[in-house]
Amino acid sequence: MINIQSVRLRELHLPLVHYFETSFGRTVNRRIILVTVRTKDGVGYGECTAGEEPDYSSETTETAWHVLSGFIIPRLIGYDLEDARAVAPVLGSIRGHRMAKAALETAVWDLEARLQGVPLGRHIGGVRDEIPCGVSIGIQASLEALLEKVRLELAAGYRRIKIKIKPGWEVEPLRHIRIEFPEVPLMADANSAFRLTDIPLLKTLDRFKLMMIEQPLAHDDIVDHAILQKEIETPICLDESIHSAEDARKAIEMGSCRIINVKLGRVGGYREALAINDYCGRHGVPIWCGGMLESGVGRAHNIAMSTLAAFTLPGDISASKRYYAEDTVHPPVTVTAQGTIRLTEGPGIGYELDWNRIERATVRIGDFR
Ligand code: OSB
Ligand code: MG
Repeated sequence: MINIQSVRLRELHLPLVHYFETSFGRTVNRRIILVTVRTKDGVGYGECTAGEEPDYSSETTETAWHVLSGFIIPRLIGYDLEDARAVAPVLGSIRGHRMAKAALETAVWDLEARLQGVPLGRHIGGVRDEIPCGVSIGIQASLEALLEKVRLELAAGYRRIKIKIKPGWEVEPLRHIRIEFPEVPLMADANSAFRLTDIPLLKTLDRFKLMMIEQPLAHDDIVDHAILQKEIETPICLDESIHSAEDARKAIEMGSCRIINVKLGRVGGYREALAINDYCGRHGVPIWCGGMLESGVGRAHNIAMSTLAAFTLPGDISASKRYYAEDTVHPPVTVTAQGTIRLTEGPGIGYELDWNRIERATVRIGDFR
């Protein structure tokens, strides 16, 4: 039985080492909510992956703070939960706000794993002790700058390259990468920047033999993606469109995608991620862990999730230092020369929180009991 006695929210301001640019804009500084849940015997940590602006998703740091403090936390404090799996159903009647829910839900899973003294990856049924890593490279100021980034990341050992694309920044960047690196596992993420009328253009990308193209069409679409998938050879991977195992089932049944990107925040936490892992495992659909420029706690949760059986493709999980000069965990997350992250043996998320760093980054605290 888990009975949450108190929750602390902290808003952290963390500058990114480099700005990160997607088809909808640039992120320079992250506003991250760190969640601490306490019972009488234990503690657990979660991170909210909502962005600063409602562009990738409708949630923001501010909406998540509002929904966590006004609705999610009051519903859970003092409530007898059978186990961590029981958190999601208690929050079920709150519509949407999955990133806010996941911040709390993942903290309770961490707490449960710590109480049992086991690494979180093992606690959720993970089967790997080392996970393959890829990098997501934002839109660059020039082709030469992009190529330089690709060279650096491949030299560091990363297993696949993903580049962000948008109209006007797609054929040339991919063509140049393919000239220099004909065989490298390569993919492109459009973050919804194209439309069905772009089918002729998207067809021309087939010649680059991409592993997949991620979310080319509207953020809430699975119908047009099915039309597009019939026209192109490159597998479509859905990100923004998938919020649940039911969404995954519908997209696969309709032929809207052949691969799914799973983000703990976007799907509302581990319970839903586990359901997607089960469905995709049973149907032979490869999945992988997406990233949201997380700091250490969120990154550690992504590592744990990536140990699940259906997560067979490299995730957008890279070393702390690609994003933050000083991360919120210590030691920071590092990647081996083979482009993998080895799971740690510690209980729960398996990384210590760097409280000195966290204190300095904190701009507001909310305490609930
Ligand atoms: O679409 O996968 C995405 C970052 C912010 C918002 C959306 C996305 C991304 C990334 C970065 O691609 C992944 C990372 O954290 O490395
Ligand atoms: Mg994406």
